[in-house]
Amino acid sequence: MGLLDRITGPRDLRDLDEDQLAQLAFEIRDFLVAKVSRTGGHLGPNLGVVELTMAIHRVFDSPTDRVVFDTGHQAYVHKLLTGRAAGFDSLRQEGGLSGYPSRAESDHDVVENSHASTALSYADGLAKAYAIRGEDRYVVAVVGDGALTGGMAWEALNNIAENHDRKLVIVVNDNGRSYTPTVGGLANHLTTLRTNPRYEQVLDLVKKRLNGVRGVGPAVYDTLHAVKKGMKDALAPQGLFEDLGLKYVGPVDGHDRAAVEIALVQAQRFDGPVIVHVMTKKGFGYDAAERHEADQFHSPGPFNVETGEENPKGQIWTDIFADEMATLGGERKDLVAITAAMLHPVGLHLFAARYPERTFDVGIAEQHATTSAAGLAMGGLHPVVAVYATFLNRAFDQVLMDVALHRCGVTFVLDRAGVTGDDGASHNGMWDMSILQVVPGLRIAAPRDGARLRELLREAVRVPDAPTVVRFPKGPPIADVEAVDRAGGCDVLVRSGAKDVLLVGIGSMAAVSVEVAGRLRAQGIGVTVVDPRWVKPVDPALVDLARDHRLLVSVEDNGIVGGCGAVLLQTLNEARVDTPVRLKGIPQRFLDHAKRTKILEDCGLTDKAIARGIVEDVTALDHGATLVNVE
Ligand SMILES: Cc1ncc(C[n+]2csc(CCOP(=O)(O)OP(=O)(O)O)c2C)c(N)n1
Repeated sequence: MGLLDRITGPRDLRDLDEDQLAQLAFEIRDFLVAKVSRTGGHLGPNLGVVELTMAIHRVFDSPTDRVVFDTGHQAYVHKLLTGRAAGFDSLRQEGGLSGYPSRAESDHDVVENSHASTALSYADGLAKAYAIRGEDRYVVAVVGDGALTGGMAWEALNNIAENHDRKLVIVVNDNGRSYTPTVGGLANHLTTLRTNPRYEQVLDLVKKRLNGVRGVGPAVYDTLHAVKKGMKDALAPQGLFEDLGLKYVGPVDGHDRAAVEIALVQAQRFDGPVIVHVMTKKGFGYDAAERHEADQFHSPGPFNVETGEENPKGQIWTDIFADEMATLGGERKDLVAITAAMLHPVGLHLFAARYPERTFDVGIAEQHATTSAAGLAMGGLHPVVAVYATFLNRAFDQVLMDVALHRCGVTFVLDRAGVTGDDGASHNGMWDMSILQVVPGLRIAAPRDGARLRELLREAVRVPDAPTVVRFPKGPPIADVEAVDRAGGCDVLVRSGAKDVLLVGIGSMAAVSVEVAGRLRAQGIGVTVVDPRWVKPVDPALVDLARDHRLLVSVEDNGIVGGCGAVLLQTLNEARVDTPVRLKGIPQRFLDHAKRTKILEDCGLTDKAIARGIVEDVTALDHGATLVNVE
């Protein structure tokens, strides 16, 4: 039985001696590599915070003290130290452990929103609440240098610095990387110290001297820290924080657990907001991760532990976008690309390799990305902002007021739209086609397959005077589905028998709709399947088609409220078309993590479930029933 098996909660850590703590850190890394190699998940970030998380849980008393992890992808070690090791076989699986903190799992988890740069705001609020309620509790926020590039983090710091009596400790986990190296002035500032040779030399010297002393204990670590502090003052990298009015401790070697503990105890003693600057290495302790150029195993799929090789994924939607975008870059010198710290995940790396001067990584800053894109458009370029669909939510006002109001030609490419699954509620991209419906002038394209992705991207970047959106899901695209006809701007995919049912299949749901058509045909029901391609604005051809059919069914992998189906229904009402309409989409609730296919099944978004409902409706119509639009 290993030490890890004996950890049922943070308090168990306090009884361990130095050797045991070192052994535990070793076991945790071994455990994480073994488990994540089977399920996939956030490995690099967690390998980097093993000692840091142990130190936090030894110094602070969670859950009385609250530990808030920014983004939450680095909370696996925290899960292990709060008694959840047994759940790791089912990490990110349906009914199993969440890949992020989860309040349903543990009292030790506070925040489960995996959108970055929020921890300091949550911590600010918690600390204010405890102060007002007279509760003596610390709030510890753990924030990466990547998350610190998000504007919200600075809005929070601005407030936090104002109140000197709040028990708030901000641990900056500085590994120099988001996925790729963190960019920007702040990142450069943090790097100044990390890479300063004077600092390294003095630190080595001090360490050597101290190692020569018998019985090195906390007092000596204090000395070490004092020396660091003196030297640090000389180099003045902490000025930024201290000028804001925040106390600053560090920088500390985040893999030296004892040193981190001393820094945290010091921070605790201030009884006011303090920054503890901890330097770690992403992927630390697993060679394959440390050497991994692209992202140090930020979030690999299942992989081989010995070789570090990921299981082959096959082509995904992102690859097609990456390829077409790089090609377009050669044809259009005015095309520029913007990523919010996710160059590879959103597929801008090929474009960036060919046109680095036209590629901008703005940090985890979707709002700024959007308004900066407006500026680029005003300056005569056509920006393509590539983000995961769920993260565009951040920038809604910027899309509305900064881009659309100014009629800027900006193309937003939304990857991971629809159900993403494994990463849980906050990663599903099920909101975009609802929130963007309200933006005047904005056009949304939902390609059904790879060929349409290329085609619609090209159409989108040709729009010079309005925002355009191209959204596509996670995973591999289906084989291309060729149209049999065109109606307005819509592709007709199936036209069979009488005009009983008009199926409007949106994006990846077009292929599902073709399957549905096969089932309906087998039942003698006539069916037309159309893919609108551009789902906003509503194509007038859809209104005409709807008028000609007995039943209209729209299918989309977006929230049902305010989505494409809802807007289509509204449009038909306005046009006085009384064809009954059935809306198929994602129920408007937060979805637990599970495989994408399983979630779609649970939402009734399979050919079988959709066909069953339609057969019932058509049968009712055949018997003279009047269908009411209730969904
Ligand atoms: C608003 C938002 N945009 C993008 C992401 C995707 N994302 C997840 S982790 C991450 C990098 C985080 O870097 P950092 O905070 O330094 O943590 P590290 O992984 O380096 O420990 C990004 C960009 C996100 N979670 N939230």
